[in-house]
Amino acid sequence: MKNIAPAVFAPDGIGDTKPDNQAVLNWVHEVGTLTNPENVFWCDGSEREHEFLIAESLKQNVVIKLNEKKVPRSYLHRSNPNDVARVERFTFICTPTKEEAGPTNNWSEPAETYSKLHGLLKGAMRGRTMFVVPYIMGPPDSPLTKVGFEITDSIYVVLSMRIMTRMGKIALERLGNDPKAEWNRGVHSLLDVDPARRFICHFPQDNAIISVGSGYGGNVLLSKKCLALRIGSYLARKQGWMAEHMLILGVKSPDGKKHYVSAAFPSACGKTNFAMLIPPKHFEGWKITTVGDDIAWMQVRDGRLYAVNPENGYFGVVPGTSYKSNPNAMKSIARDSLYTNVALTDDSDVWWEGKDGPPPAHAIDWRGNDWTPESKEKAAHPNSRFTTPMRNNPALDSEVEGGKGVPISAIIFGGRRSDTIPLVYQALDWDHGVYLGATMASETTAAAAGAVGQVRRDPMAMLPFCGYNIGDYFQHWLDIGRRLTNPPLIFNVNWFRKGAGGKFLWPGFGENMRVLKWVIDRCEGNAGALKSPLGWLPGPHDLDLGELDIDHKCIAELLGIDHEEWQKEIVQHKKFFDSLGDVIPQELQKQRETLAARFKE
Ligand code: OXD
Ligand code: MN
Repeated sequence: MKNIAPAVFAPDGIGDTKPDNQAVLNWVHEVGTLTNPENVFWCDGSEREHEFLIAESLKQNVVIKLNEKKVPRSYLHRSNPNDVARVERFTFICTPTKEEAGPTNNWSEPAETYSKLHGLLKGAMRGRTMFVVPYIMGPPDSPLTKVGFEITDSIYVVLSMRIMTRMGKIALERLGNDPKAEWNRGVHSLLDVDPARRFICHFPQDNAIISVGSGYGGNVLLSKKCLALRIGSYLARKQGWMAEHMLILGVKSPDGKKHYVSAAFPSACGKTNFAMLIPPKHFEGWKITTVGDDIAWMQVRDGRLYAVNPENGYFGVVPGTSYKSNPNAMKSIARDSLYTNVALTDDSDVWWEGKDGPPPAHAIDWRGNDWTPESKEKAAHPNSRFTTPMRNNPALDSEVEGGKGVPISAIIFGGRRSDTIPLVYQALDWDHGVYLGATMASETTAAAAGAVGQVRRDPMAMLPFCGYNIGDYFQHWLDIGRRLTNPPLIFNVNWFRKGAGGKFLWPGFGENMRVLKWVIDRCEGNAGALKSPLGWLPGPHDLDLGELDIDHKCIAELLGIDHEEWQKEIVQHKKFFDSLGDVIPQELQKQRETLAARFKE
């Protein structure tokens, strides 16, 4: 069989930065004995190492160099067409008991799973290089920061981890040589990228991950969904903090007052766009800054919730990204970026559906085939991605490196719903807010394999990412609330409501600032709201709609509560809770009953 990841041979001084920590050395030795690689490459994150790996990746056609003038220092990678998204079916939480993994996770018995995976890994790196990637998640001086090591036989993974994490010597220094120190063990092998031998397995009790058979970012950049969310959420509960699938943004008003907001949306619902929002002209003097676009680690301090972004880069969905939808993302990905599964133009630029300007007359599509605007196939895969350093973002928040984290004034939940859910409303209190998060739902997108467009419940946008029993996770949220004397206010938003003609009612993009301003004004205690069965709802005059060309009927529809739809929605909440067995905390059952009762008042 063809070796899809031939070994690389580095000159002296590259690939030989071994850690001192004996526990790490022992583990690497064990994995090496099992996988039998040609050689071991110890990454240090240096520029010289990077240059070497880029040169090797070009030689092996793992990446294609893009036009240096148009997209400096950037590359295109094409994944195997059978491997373009996260695979929830093959993602497992391997806790000692099934109950610990809970009703929303695939569970697999740890000893059996280790044994099966070790079988697959046996000799899997023969003729390949085993890269050892040390990294940290979190700002260097945050108490929440975690050390991880990822072993991989994919150069693409190494190049990506260098962007997505603080990688290399910084992790070795942080870890030190205490053999008992806490660190995450991640093993990844491409094997032969066969969906029949694709498994992403988490062993939270061992702080360990094994991922085989895939090269797609969400499955193989083990720092991200695997460590920062699945293992992270498990550790967070044990250690009393929170690991959430949330963006973090800063909002500064013209009078200089600043608030931080975190927001949870399911995959591919516009989190990155919201995190990088540029206020429309009408909001002159307002400034939005990005702390993070995907993951928030939060802890309680002095009765408030403080958040850090554990990541160092963005792994965002490309199609639809344009100067209209997200100018800051466009500027961020204009250089130093690794693109996956977008189209390549004849002048070695990148192209995707929804990019500004007309489509190219000819391109090579994400599968490597000729493409013209007449082609039936999409040029870029709907889940094609950019991997880009967060420091490229012109709106990066000044506190992003601060270990203390930023104080969160508001938490926003949202999903993609064509009906039922108003543009925005505010929870009555923390526990009610937890209920909003717990019953969140969204129409599915291309970020995960499977049917697109079906409504599925996705509590706190954590359905695919909660590394333990979802009932315990809800209880953890409720418990955190008890420790907050100054809790964030909680909101629900829906940018995706459609009118009778099937058209979106809300213009979206930068106009989301209008909703955000109401959120901030509520935090400041100076915005009006009407009490409704759902919670606090803005009246049409409470939202700043100045200079927005929108019909008042549209606003009424956006903010409207359709009692019939809500009767169905509440039945769906009950069905969802029932489907989880008896894990739901009493408090949330009570919330559902009081919601139903409010509709009867
Ligand atoms: C992501 C996802 O890639 O949520 O961020 O799927
Ligand atoms: Mn995500």
